[in-house]
Parts: sequence; structure tokens; C-alpha cells
Amino acid sequence: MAEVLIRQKIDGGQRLLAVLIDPDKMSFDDKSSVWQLLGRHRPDLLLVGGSLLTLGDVHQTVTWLKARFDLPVWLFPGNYQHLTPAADALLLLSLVSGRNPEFLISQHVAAAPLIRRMNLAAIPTAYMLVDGGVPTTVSYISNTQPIPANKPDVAVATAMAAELLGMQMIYLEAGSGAANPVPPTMITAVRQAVGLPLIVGGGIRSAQSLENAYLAGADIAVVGTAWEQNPAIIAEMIAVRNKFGN
Ligand code: 1GP
Repeated sequence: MAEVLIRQKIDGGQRLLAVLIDPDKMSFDDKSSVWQLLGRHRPDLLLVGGSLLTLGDVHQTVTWLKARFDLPVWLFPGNYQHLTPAADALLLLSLVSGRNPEFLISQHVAAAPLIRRMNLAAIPTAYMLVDGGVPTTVSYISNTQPIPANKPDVAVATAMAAELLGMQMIYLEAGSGAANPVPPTMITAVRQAVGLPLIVGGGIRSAQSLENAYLAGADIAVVGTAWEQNPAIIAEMIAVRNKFGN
């Protein structure tokens, strides 16, 4: 099972790179250099989703990716409609940094029968939005406030609560297109406080900020916007990941 392989890599101390694919923003054309580059410089994981999908189709996107890349594809849903049995696993996100019951539990109630029917491997994930310096789609759509970037103690207590509640992963998120990524000091504080795999994303635009995230303790770093804007950056990102024992 794909999610088990990822867990094994993390438990073995590897640092992983995930590429976020937003079905709304990509062109799924075999001839596009984006996909050729991705085939040559292989990340560990593909995430499919986004806070707001309009024209993009999650099922078609996942099916297209699975037919072309021998890579695990996990769902990163904005809501319970963004599900498909074609994916290898689902990040079942609970927005624990916020105080909006819709994204803490309501979406999950709506999704649960579908997840069961699709036989999807769900990974309960504490989704923690951190202020990335600009308003982000996830903050606006979820109607929640991010954790202030200079309050690592709040992030630590939130992550501890998530671990006690039985979550299996933590996702520290500055929001897609964030001006600033999650501060390394906050990543390290959370890393030291909980034993769960740590996903970090939002605003990672350069090899240096990726390296900073790994050095601070990220197990999986997620890159979306930087790769959409400059697909060739994947080669640099893979080179950084490979420095961490892959
Ligand atoms: C967003 O963490 C991801 O959910 C990726 O963010 O688009 O800023 O890379 P970016």
C-alpha cells in the first residue's frame, strides 16, 4: 500500500518531496515539458487538490497521473466532493488551527460514507494553518485565522493536542502562494514536541527554503506554486532532497 511505503521511508529517516497538483491550474497534455520534467526528476509523492476547485476534475486528474507516473498519489481535498477511489490515499484533514466546525468535523461526517464506499486509505491529518504574510485562499475559504508566525508555542500546543487525539500526521501550512514559508523555528518546535510525521508546505519557492524546511525537521515538504511557475525548479528541489539521504 502506497501510504505504508511513505511511512516506511519517513520512519527510516528519509526526507521526502511532494509536488502539489491543482487540477484547476494544470494542463494535462502529454507533450508538455512539465510532465516530462516530472518523469525525469521524480518526487516521492503527488498530492492532488486545492481549497477551491472550479473547472478541474479530481478523478480525471488522478486517473491521468496514475496512468503516467509510477508514483503514489494522495488526495489533498478542499472539501468532501474532492474524492476519488483512483487515489492511493487521502489526507483526511482536520483544520485544527481554526475554530470552524465545518472543517473540524462537518466535512468529515459528509465524507465518511463515501470514503468507506470507495475503500480509500484515510490518513487522519492535523492541518495547521500558519500566517504566511498574505491572506491565502485556505484562510478565506475556511473562514479561519492562521496561527501567528511568531507564536511557536501555539503551534506546539495545537500539534500536541492533535497527537493526543490520535491524528497520524501534522501538516504545517503557510497557504499556497504564501509570501513566507512556515518559520524554521516553528517547524523545529513542533518536531521536538510530537512524534508524528511532519508535512510542511506553503511558500517554499527555492532550493534554500526547501533545505531550511528539511533542516528544521520537515519529513515531507510540499511544493506547488514554485513548480507551477517554473517546472524546471523540480531538478533543484530533487537535488536538495537527495542531500538528505535519499
Ligand atoms: C499548499 O502547501 C501547499 O497547500 C503548497 O504551497 O503553492 O505555496 O507551494 P505553494
